[in-house]
Amino acid sequence: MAWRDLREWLKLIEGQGELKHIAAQVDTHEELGAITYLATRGESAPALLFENLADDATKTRILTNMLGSSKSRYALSVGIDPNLPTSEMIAQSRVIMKRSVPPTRVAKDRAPVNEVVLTGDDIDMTRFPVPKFWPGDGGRFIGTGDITFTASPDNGRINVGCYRQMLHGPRQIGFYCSPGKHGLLDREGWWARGEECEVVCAYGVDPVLFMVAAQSFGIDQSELDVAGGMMGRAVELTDAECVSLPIPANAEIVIEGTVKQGDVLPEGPLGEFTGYYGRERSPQPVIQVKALHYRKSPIFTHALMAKYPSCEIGAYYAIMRSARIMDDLSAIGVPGVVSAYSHPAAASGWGMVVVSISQKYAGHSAQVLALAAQCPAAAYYTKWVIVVDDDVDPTDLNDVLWALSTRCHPSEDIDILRNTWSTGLDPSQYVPEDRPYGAKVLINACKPHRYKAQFPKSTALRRSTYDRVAGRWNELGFSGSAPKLQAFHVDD
Ligand SMILES: Cc1cc2nc3c(=O)[nH]c(=O)nc-3n(C[C@H](O)[C@H](O)[C@H](O)COP(=O)(O)O)c2cc1C
Ligand SMILES: [Mn+2]
Repeated sequence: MAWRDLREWLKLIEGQGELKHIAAQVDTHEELGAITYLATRGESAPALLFENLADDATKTRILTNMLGSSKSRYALSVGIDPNLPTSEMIAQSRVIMKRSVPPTRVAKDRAPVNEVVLTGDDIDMTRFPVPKFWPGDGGRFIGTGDITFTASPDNGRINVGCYRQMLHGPRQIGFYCSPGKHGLLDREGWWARGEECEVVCAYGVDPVLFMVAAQSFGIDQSELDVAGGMMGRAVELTDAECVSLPIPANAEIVIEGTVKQGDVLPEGPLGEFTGYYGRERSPQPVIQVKALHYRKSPIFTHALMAKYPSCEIGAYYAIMRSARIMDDLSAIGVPGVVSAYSHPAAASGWGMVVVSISQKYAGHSAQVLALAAQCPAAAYYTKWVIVVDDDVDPTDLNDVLWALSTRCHPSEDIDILRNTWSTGLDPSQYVPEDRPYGAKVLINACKPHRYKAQFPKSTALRRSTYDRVAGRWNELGFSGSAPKLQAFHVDD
């Protein structure tokens, strides 16, 4: 991998024309959020580095749209070919996400994040410029593009999650976790033993650590091992000052803290990935900050939460989630699964999953629907679970809409699962108290298995004609090569 930390990664993407420096002075109060939103209404928007923040004595810089909806920045970050089609990126992601490389420890004095180390009363997080993104946000959020470490009280596994964190005061930071998330399960595990939960949070991180923090892996799997595998080199950690967890050695800014049961403050709302202020202000646990580490003139990574394509949970998230869903289905052992995709426009890939299969037996499509709906990688939030035949590409919404409109007979092909795993952030469930309980529609958009043989043939080109036309493509006056096709005419 050609980069070792966020600063080197920024040089890499700058070389590809994918970084925009913003030298003009910008206010972190709504203006930074507004600029990020307006600059990211297209899928190929560059990452934005804000270098001149109003009222800032710390020389902080802020990076937004680090990955966003850019497939190429995802590919560059993990060393795959940025020109691959999405389905190939998913296939390659499955391979690199399985290459586990455990983290390594470096000496404290070799860790760039230890350029400045403060403890106790010397810490004042309010000195940093911290964004309020949307007009209705309940405060300034220091943690959006963050990674948060917690340890399992049972086996010491270090979890890395991305959880939103509102700044309450000089040494107090909110810590909102959704039910079922590993950070919350770890936290409650420590509390059940009568102990405080230690946390380490980094607010300026490299893109791979951020990506794995945002993704669901197994409860006993450390995202640090996955990040190492994706990068092909161990994540470098170093010892902390006050907690027993390690800290990421190459991060831009890290805090160490503890969270005590019952220590809560009103938190939120935040304009979220759904495009709504999804959750009312409510009491949430507070991190008491014990130590602060940062590089001089640190680069904070901040994630704008918004409607696609302006959301930081974008292309990389959809690709990795789709790869995880494929892995889950393959681990269960269901045959015939060809491809899967969670399009990021469906609430950051959380809203919809499309799976394509080669139908092999009666009930096969219904089985895949049920398994895809509840497998660990897809169960959270997902409302629309769609199964299609293997001549339909799940990453191509035009294809998926065609299958829905021509192979799905709603009175036969739709089922609903109720009281499923969801989130307080889904605005469609009203009253808000009901929100963690979701529902899922299972849509069979495959040709009906019973009548597969009789089902009308779709219009497809004869292979020999395709080959002839493709061979004459330039002679016919078209440039490049003829589009590739997935299916061809079959004679009766
Ligand atoms: C920018 C961003 C903000 C997020 N905010 C939260 C949050 O506030 N609470 C939460 O539970 N999950 C949040 N998530 C989703 C979690 O990071 C994701 O579900 C991840 O799988 C959690 O890690 P875990 O599976 O180890 O619990 C956020 C994700 C991103 C990318
Ligand atoms: Mn986890």
